[in-house]
Amino acid sequence: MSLEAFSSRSVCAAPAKLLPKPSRAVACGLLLVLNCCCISSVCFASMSIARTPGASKLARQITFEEAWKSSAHSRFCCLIYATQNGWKLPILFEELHYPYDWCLVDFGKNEQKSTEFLRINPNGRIPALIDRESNVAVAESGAILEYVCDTLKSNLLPSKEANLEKHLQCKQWLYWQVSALGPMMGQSMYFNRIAATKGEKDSFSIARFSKEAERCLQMLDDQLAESKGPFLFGDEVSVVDVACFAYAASAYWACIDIGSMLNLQAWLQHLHERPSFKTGLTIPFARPAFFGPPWATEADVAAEIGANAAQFTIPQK
Ligand SMILES: N[C@@H](CCC(=O)N[C@@H](CS)C(=O)NCC(=O)O)C(=O)O
Repeated sequence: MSLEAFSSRSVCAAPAKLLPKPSRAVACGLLLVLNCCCISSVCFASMSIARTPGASKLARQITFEEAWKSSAHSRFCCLIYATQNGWKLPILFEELHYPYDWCLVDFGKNEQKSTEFLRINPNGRIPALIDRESNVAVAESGAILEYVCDTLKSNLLPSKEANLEKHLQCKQWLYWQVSALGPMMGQSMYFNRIAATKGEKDSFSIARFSKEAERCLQMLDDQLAESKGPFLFGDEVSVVDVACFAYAASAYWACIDIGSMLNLQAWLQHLHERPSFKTGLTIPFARPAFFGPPWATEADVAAEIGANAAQFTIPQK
């Protein structure tokens, strides 16, 4: 299914500017292609809602032109938009207490389909990361999280040598997030929030994707029951908490009832309050409507529903 087909914007409308030529782009796009279903349903900018980056001591906004330029602030530059996949990077760097630059890949201008961005990620989707010190770029959120943890030798994803069992556990769940939780939540959001809002209520698709998304959320709830929390693997936060959080937190937007998933609810509450996750969710800007009450007001939700759906056309058969 082509996501571009859902966008009311023509691919050609993408501005032909922006990123300086990457000297090398590490293409990881195909392996995790399933996650492309993370739907742009939740991804496009609303022109009518205030979009202001949150306050972070570690984050610095830069322009596309500066993305490859070395900087004393950080070796890394995140190319992101305010979506479940985009937020993974700020949350990661906030959790690592590691300074990072970021620049907005503006979906409102279709910049994710610009020639310059496609050179970094031929899949035309955020996030992507530039590591100026090693002169490489990498796309696909799972590959990015792995790369940063590995490069900074972070315990969020222990190396094979340090802890083989935990290493494999993290990898297994990370790949599950990008191939199952993300796409199922994305499709559920698309059919519930975009297609239905536009008068195309497709009960068959809604039932299929809502059920699958619910099953994935139940897996997280079960895992938390087994680990006894407060994190997915017990006492220590991991890269999997980082990867899963924004998607699971969007159960409201995906219209999945998690009322009976008490472990999941406790974990979400805990991470919503954890400073690194809380701050990460505001870079490049916050979209509280995805998380529903008590994190969003009715006005937030009403504004996001209209604005988000307005960015899409329904594909014609
Ligand atoms: N498998 C990719 C999925 C990336 C993805 O789908 N990104 C969405 C935002 S959440 C996107 O860039 N959508 C823009 C578009 O489809 O044009 C990953 O994990 O990074």
